[in-house]
Amino acid sequence: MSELQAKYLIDYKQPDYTINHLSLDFQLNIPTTEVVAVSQVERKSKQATQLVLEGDELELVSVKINGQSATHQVKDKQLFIEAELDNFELEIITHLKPAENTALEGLYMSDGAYCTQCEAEGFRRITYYLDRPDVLAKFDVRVEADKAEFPFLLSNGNLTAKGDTENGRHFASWQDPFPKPSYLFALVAGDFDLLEDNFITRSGRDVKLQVFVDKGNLHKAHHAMESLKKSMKWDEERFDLEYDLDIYMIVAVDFFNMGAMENKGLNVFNTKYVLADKESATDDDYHGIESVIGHEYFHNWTGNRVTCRDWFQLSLKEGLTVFRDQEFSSDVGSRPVNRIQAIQVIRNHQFAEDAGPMAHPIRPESVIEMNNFYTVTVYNKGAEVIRMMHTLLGEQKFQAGMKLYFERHDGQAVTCDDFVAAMEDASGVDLKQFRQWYSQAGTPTVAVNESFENGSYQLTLTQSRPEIAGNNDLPMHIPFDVELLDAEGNSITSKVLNFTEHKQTFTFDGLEQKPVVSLLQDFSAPVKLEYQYEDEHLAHLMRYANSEVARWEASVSLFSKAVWDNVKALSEGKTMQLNSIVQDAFKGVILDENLDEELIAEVMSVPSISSLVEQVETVDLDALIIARRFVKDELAVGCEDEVVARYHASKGKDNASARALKNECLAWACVANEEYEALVETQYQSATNMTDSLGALKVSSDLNLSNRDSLMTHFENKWVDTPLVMDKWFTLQAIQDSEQVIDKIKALTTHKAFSFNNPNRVRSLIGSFAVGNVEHFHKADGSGYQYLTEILKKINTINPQVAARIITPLIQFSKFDQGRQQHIKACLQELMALPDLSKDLFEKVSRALA
Ligand code: B3K
Ligand code: ZN
Repeated sequence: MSELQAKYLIDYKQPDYTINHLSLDFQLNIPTTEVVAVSQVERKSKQATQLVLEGDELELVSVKINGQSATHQVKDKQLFIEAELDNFELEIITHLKPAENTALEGLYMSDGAYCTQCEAEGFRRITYYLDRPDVLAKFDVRVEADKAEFPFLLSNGNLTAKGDTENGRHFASWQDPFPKPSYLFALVAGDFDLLEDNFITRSGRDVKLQVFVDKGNLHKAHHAMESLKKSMKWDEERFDLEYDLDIYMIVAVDFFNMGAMENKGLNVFNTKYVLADKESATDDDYHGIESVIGHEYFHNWTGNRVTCRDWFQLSLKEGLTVFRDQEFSSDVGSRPVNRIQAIQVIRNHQFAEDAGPMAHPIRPESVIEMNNFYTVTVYNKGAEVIRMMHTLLGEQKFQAGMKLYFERHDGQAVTCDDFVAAMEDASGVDLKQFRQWYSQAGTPTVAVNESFENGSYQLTLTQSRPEIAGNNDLPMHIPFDVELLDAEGNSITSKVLNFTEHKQTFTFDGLEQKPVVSLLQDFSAPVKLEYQYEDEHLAHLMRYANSEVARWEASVSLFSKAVWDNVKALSEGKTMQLNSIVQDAFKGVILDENLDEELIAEVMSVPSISSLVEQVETVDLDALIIARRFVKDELAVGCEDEVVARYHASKGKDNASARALKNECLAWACVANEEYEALVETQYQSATNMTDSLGALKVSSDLNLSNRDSLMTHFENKWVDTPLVMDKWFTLQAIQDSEQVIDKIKALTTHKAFSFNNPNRVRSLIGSFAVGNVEHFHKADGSGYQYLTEILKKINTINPQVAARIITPLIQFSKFDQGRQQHIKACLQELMALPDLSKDLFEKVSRALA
């Protein structure tokens, strides 16, 4: 089978053999590392004669069964071994080249340290193995390396022995008592600073906590440690789940393809989600660290103790764990703000994925490269699906479902259906129709019609879904949260409607006047809403809706409507205008002393271009950019005095909410009037934390104020040796509104702080340009697309996973005009013609061209 061929969920078969125990012995050396893997194999299917193992980029040295050389053959990344035995010991010796591994999958070097990344299918780059999540083995690992260069030798589980060997080398042995799939294996060897602490679990177990960071960064590890302890406590309290080993280690590395990895007892993290101090990290960074530390920790139960049967079930662990980390952030921080941010991820990114060539259900049915399916659909829409079950069952029954899930499946590799069945059985709530959420791709639309007569208010909901291969035409079970308000803003009623038919009418009787309705409150289902709002209606909700999320929602709708009204005006050759209702509604929120400052900041951040694009079928991008800017500018000018007053009021306060509001106010003020550049300068120069200095710098850079160059240079000189901070600077450069931006980015790729081999650098400079600089990336002449294509050709061979991530904005083109689509297709064809196109890019490009 060619590796470019898709694999299908319906073809799942249990493995013929399984491995119950694996001993790994690593002789870490550059250029060649030797791995001796000894498996205890059990034949499950008595007719099987051949054991087939996966392997990639390996040099095979020897294969033995029960100590005797075994008959074997390597073909197309698979090792076929004659094995007509029920139980046997298999020894495989392989050689690897960690220093040449720029794909950062399997065993590789990050800044002088050895580390691993095995999910999804990276373990096969270490040894030939049954590299699939339904094969669970107990691992014993021995690691040997030079002692001076690599004083710390780490792997999963508990340390059982260590000592010196010959020639200045030493070893460590680790044993993980919990059977696990190969994707959870980890090894790290290097020299680090170590922060230690402990956590006493509810049952009294004393767990040693360790955070390993690059030398000189110890002072930046404290927030990560605090976040870990908070997560451990929260999981005991809210989910009744306790940690199960005596040690929990986190290692922060510079070179990492994603955020972090939940390897059993030994998490490996991108430095971005560990290192923080007030001078170098923003409030958002602090929040991101807390949430990712939580996420990886929560995987210990949802992912590790109960894992996935096959990779199509990825959302089993990811959707659920994202839901859990969102709940954690909401319980320890602001629930409405966290909810708003989660909704934004769906609207800004997931809807676009659902509307593009990579659309897939949260449980995909066919996959070429698994790494391409660690998506906002599987993760974030997956979390919304879990959240809907939580809404339908309520917290108590949901927790009963979790309990039953662990009772039934602890130590197993299971499916999404198993999870839903546990929820159903524990709660008595019928989820048969609800299961559709796992198999249907694309974003459903709910059209809303209303009528009011004789005190009776009727809401008629109609649902539909895009026609995507694999979708059926049965209705979905949509929990639809509504609130009715009276003219004075009092709540009349609020409830979750069970919307289960194609078209369904819900009646509310006994009303005195026509109510003002707040629809899909708290984004109770990941759907698009079709409803003709009036400006007055939205202004009413912005002011009175009971939930803060609903007030924010109304501001999004009101702003969006103003933008589309002006796009229409442009197309009709009319002058653009902004209704005073809109102006007053925003002013009202900005002045509201009772609203959380961070919430006001969220309202002021107004919908992005990408979320606006997702509201329509086709878009005149140039008109959209102009209209959005017009509305934003008009609002800023109209609210100048209020914004400046709030800026000064928040200035003295030392908390994240106040800083968020302050920075929004600064941006609005400078849009209204450049004379506030002096405020930018003062804030930058007197800042004592990164949120303030970056906030000021961003305003200066985004608006191209006259102090832009001097501040950018100052920032660069100050932080040139701090890579994570330079990422922020690279991003500001990449999203600047300048005709020369591409030339500037090209020049920056030779900056001493930049490297094509480091995913964080590539994402901050190239990724941000493609995602965040809509105006210049989508230039009608195609120059932005062409530049990204040049970069993709380069990264395709260095790191296919990173290349396949940053191509995203280039394949989501269906809503654009013919001219742009043609430029994009030409670029995609160029990529398709590459002789060494990785399967990661192949899958995305071929789907986009299909
Ligand atoms: N499970 C990992 C992601 C692995 C991605 C592989 N390409 C991190 C997480 O979701 O927690
Ligand atoms: Zn995860």
